[in-house]
Amino acid sequence: MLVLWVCLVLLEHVRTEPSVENIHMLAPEEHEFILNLGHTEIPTDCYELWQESGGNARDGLYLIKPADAPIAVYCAMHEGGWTVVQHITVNSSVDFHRTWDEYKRGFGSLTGNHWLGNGYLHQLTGGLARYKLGIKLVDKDGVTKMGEYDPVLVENEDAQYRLRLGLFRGTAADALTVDTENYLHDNQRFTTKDRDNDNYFQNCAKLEFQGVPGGGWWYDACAGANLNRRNVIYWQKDCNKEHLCKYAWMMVKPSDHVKLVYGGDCKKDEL
Ligand SMILES: [Ca+2]
Repeated sequence: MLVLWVCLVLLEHVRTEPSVENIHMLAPEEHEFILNLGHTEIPTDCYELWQESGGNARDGLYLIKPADAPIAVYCAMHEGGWTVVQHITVNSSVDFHRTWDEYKRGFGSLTGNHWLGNGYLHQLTGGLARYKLGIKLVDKDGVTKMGEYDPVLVENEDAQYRLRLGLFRGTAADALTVDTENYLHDNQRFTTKDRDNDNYFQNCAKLEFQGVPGGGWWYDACAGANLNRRNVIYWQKDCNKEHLCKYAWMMVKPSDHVKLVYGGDCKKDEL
């Protein structure tokens, strides 16, 4: 009986673990909380699940498949099926001062503070569907501000995960495409402590504020916004060292607009 039980447990692990590429972002006891575990069809993103549920799906962990391999993500379903790609709590115990490879594959806990991974950000936003980026900020008094960039594209690793953003709307400041702090984040490549792609003579990811480095980000020379510095969530006038924010989220979902793709193979018939 014990042998059978051990076999079943092993079988369960074989069935679920190797197939989920970012399983390192879940504690073993959290695996069973993946809400669509065992389903044969794995959706592209949280929005697809939200739509299929008629808008009734609950917040939580789900498997999605933005490219070839399934990954686990946290879905913010109550807010319309967003796929969460970053979450930070001020003074988070999760260290955001990580290497290029860690930012590529993701780190932290999907049910808490985390970075989903630049590779997955590219998979989600770089396909045929047009995506938008959502920003949610909550200050120390519980006041929430929101923002959206439509469209969003995170380019591939060869392009150093360069960020491409469209028009902004929302109640938060536009801290990524407007250079009111003399720093512009749109069109910048990603920088980590071990890969300096920024426009400053030193590495912006290593610059410390009260002993805490900036962490990976799409730095200019350096930042008008940075959601990956653990001790101060920074978003221009909305979140900074004078006006502390407690939480931030970055999320993606398909845009209401169609993606315009340049068709290099299309030939116009001569008339
Ligand atoms: Ca530099």
